[in-house]
Amino acid sequence: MGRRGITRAGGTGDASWGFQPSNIVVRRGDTILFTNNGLFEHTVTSGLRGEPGHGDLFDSGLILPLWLATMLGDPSLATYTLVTSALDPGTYVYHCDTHPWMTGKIKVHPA
Ligand SMILES: [Cu+2]
Repeated sequence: MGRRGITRAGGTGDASWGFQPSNIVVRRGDTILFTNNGLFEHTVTSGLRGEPGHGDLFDSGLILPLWLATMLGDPSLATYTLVTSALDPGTYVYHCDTHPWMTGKIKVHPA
């Protein structure tokens, strides 16, 4: 509990954009902090785009890039905190809703 994975959304060229690390292993109940270190807005959305039910388990909405959030005086606008306590043990894929080639996986172990 309380273990924290840091994932960055973003990159410098659109083909290289992605979540780093793209695979995360947590225990159920852990908190994952996503920070958008890229240039543009991104989301963290469960499932894959076009898949039925995508976004149902979690969906950050647009996360501002850190440079912009900082300029606006609220760096927390560049982060998304996912609490995994509602996720059953298993593997979950997620993507960015505006750049669906950005994908990642979260593996949840029992608490
Ligand atoms: Cu994106």
